[in-house]
Amino acid sequence: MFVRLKKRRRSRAPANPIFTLALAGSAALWLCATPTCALIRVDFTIARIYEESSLVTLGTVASLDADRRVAEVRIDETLKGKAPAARWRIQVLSPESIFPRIRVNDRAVLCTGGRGDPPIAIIHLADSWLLGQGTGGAASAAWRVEEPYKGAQGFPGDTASLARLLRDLKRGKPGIQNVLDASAFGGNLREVASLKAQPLAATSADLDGDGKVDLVVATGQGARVFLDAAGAAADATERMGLAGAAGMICAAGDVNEDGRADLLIGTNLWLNGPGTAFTRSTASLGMPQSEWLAVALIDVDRDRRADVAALARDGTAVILSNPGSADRSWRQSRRVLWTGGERPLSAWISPDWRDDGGAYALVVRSDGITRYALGAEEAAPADFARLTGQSLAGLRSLENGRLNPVLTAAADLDGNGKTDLLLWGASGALALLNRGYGCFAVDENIIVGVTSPGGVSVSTLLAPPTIAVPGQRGEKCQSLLLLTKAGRLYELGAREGTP
Ligand SMILES: [Ca+2]
Ligand SMILES: [Ca+2]
Ligand SMILES: [Ca+2]
Repeated sequence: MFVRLKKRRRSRAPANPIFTLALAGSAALWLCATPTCALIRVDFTIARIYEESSLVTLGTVASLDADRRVAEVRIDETLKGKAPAARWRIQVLSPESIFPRIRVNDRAVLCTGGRGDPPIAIIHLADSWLLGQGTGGAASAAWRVEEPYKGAQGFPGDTASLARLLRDLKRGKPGIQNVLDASAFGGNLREVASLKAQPLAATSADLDGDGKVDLVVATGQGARVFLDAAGAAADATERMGLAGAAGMICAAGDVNEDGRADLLIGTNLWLNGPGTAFTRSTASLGMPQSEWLAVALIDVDRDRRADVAALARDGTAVILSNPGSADRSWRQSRRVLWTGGERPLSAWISPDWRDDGGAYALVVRSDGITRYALGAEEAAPADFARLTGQSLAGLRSLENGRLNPVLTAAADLDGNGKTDLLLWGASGALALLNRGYGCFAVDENIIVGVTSPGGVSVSTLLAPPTIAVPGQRGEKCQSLLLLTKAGRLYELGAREGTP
């Protein structure tokens, strides 16, 4: 049954347009590529593949036949239609790099239009889009793959995330975001205050529960807290009980599950008590000293309690697991996310970088952006193409073909509830707008038209090491709070006339 066809047969009468397009090799379009247009639209969507398929199945690789390059896939779930058998047999002849990457227990997705001669299947296996041709007639359970399918811009992510996306589409959820509009972000760079504090690190959160974002700044002379950062930016360090807090790093998160944002400052946890006075936790963190690239209070071990995650420049992640009790110590574990390679420029830790509830870091280097899982047994590193469906080459915001941001920031810039990544350099800005399911749209127009006080160039005002943390803009969107080396605080947020 599985033999290479000498002459590739093409479908004579495919059942529907999507599978016609599949054969024509034209699967995804991005509209609106003009330099000033803010709207990004994915025209050829996963929802359309789902709608136009007569059979959609999720499965797991049960066994592999290396000689014949056949993966046998057990069908775990049929989202649509009726499968002709309990298993698919998928022979992957080409691209040749795919079959060696398939592992037993890998997830597999197969969608088919059913009819056509031969029938066509759109397959996602080994984190790759593939085009299969049925080898057993209309009710084929066997497929031969001889070419990739160009589905990466509709969905560039991995097979496990695609399976979750299709399951959500079946449940009537909106699924991955196909239209992105960050045009409300930008506008005027507004000076808020001079904080008279030289920052080493900063974080933002609503510390006093008034709904306004507050700012914590780590300085060489101790930590400083400014309430309502974008408004009055009043120093409340003593009043908040943080006069004794000091360290070169800081992060905010609710570690004792009382709904109030607590702080990691240096190697100590500060708990946000009733009356909004912080007290130093007696918990023994055992936080090692290192040159940290990023720190966060985030659940890494999936017990729903915020842990300490710290990522060092050498690629070591240190996780301190929250024991959920003040009198027990935090258990330390380490993972090596990478060794060697290009020096990382910056990194941001968030659960938003993928769709499985895990903690992930996006690491920026001059040769690209990579996502790493902080937790054990989670997804493999994802490069720029996996994240966005396109290559880094050709982006306008590169300098001599490399990323060279003056500052990087992680915030929800378009107000869709998911954290985005912004890289801002002398050649312009590159935003990775979060579409969900671990996928991002590339936007290079996001700061077009940004103005600054006195007409001073933005890159001069924000010369490194300016620190950027999320502020607040309206109900949903976030602004950026920008803190310069000299302690001047700016806010970049809403354009004139936008909510
Ligand atoms: Ca506040
Ligand atoms: Ca708390
Ligand atoms: Ca945890």
